[in-house]
Amino acid sequence: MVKGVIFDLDGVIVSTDELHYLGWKHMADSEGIYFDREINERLRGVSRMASLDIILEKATKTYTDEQKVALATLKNDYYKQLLSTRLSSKDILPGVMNVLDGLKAAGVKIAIGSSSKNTPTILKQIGLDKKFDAVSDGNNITNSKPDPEVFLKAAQFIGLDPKDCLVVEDAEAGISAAKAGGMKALAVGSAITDKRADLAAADLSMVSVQQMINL
Ligand code: B16
Ligand code: MG
Repeated sequence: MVKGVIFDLDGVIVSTDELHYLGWKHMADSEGIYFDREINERLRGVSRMASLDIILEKATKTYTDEQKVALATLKNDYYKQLLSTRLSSKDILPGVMNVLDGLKAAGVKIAIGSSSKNTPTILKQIGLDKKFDAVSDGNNITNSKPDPEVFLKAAQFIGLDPKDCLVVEDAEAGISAAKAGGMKALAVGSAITDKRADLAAADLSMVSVQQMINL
């Protein structure tokens, strides 16, 4: 029986994929580095600096750590500008509000477990900054997914044993993290074919609160 549900943010609660893509494309174009949507898919759930390393596989020169920080900052500044002008509650993904309200009504704790350091900004921008019992994100961890740290911290914040928690994820790295942390996993979106998940659905409108609790 599930007592707490930990939601990944990007790709589960809200769709920021296109804005991440535009941010990285802006950086890559400024450096003349080839970047496309297929490469962008590999960045799902991966931390900012690890994402940059994936993009730099196509670079023709090597970059110092200092230059890498500058490139990541260039992307993030552009991305933050896009978040503030383009993101709203309209970008909340299908089924999310029903599931959050249903879990709350059933007495199940809800938390965020995201790799993103922009989590507080994103939650505020979509009007969900007061909705969760706890938020664990890129600002309170040292090891990114597939390491389970972000989810273990979320479980700790809501006072639950990891085995009583269900993680909802759209990334392979996130499903790995949930399993490494001893939690159950519901795969949605891009992770739907991941065989390690305990349950899979196209999006949260295709799953009932009871199905989640009974896992
Ligand atoms: P930031 P999630 C992840 O969020 C995104 O899926 C991934 O594409 C991004 O690189 C990562 O956050 C870091 O984001 O640059 O905002 O710190 O899916 O774990 O909620
Ligand atoms: Mg995600």
